[in-house]
Amino acid sequence: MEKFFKTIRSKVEAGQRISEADALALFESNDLLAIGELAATANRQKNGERVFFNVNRHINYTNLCVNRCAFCAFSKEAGQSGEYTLALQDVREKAQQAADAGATEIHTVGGLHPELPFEFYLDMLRTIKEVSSGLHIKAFTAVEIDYFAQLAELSIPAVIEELKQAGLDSLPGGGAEILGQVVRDKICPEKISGARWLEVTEAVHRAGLKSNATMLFGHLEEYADRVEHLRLLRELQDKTGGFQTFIPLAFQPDNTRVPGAKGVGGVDALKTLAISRLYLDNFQHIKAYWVMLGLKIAQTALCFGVNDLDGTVVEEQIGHDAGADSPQALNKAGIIELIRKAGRLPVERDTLYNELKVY
Ligand code: V47
Ligand code: SF4
Repeated sequence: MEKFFKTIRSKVEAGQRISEADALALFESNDLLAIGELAATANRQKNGERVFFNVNRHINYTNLCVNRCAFCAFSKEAGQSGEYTLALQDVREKAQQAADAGATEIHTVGGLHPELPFEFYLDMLRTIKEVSSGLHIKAFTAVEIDYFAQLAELSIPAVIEELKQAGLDSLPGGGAEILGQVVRDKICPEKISGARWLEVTEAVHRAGLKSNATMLFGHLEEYADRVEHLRLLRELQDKTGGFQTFIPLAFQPDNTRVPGAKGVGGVDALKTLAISRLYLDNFQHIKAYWVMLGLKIAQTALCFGVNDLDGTVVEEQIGHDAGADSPQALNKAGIIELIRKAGRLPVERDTLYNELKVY
């Protein structure tokens, strides 16, 4: 075993932080099994044998978007074939189907629509709560929050307050991509800066709402960009404690416009999940999102430090438009079996990680 790895192992076993240099050395190492075993140890210290899942439904309310990020196959321009915007009645029906199917969470995000007024988003939240006040609404990324603030000519705290009043319960982790600006300018030049994403997220946490954080990897970024991204998230988490889970999203290249994108193999996916577990010591959960990883890598990730599997998604669009070959949905029995067959204990949770049922 190489010397640097022994140093990292002793830090992890003593519950100490690993440094950016340690994380970079791990990314550059090919000793996947050693990294995975250490991440599994770190996870066991935090979460034992439990693996969380939740029953949710995604509602992507529109694919029209003024940003048109190069990595995004989901968004469309006005007038382009395949563009859509859901009416409130469609949202109501989808929320009702979700509630009938036992979902506890609605995950709703969309493109930055060129015309909808801020009131539409408030009505959408109210509509979902009318279907069932018990449905947790995890909605809107920091990118959408910033857009609404411009649209409504309100401050970020005022926008968050209005959304909260209308039913917003927490935020998903999208829009983070790679926070470092050099890469960000290449893959999503129109999107809010990495610094702004962090600023809006800090305001969300200060308003008492939890959120998640993602990282889109496997395009133009270097390992150093991933490490910088993790550092910025760990620093914000030290300040606010508002993040619940970290979700590395494996880049899906079909129908996208990122020349030279590297793509994500199984080794890279597992290594990235494991290093995230090791570096983000102040995040309780690391989530494998099977839609982007595929079911088999997502299941294997449970041996590499992951303790959360998302989700029983119905009708996912963002990853599938970009060529993800995972199924459209997985039912509860399927996800429980996946976790059990990895030798772990399936636990259904709500969005805020309260345990609902141990299987
Ligand atoms: O921000 C877009 C990503 C995100 C592609 O918080 C792509 O629980 C891969 O954030 N290949 C939205 N990824 C999805 C998201 C998410 C998903 C699941 C759970 C949670 C959570 C959040 O999807 C975007 C972007 O980073 N994305 N295009 C693509 N071609
Ligand atoms: Fe729009 Fe989001 Fe797609 Fe970027 S990733 S083009 S902001 S929908």
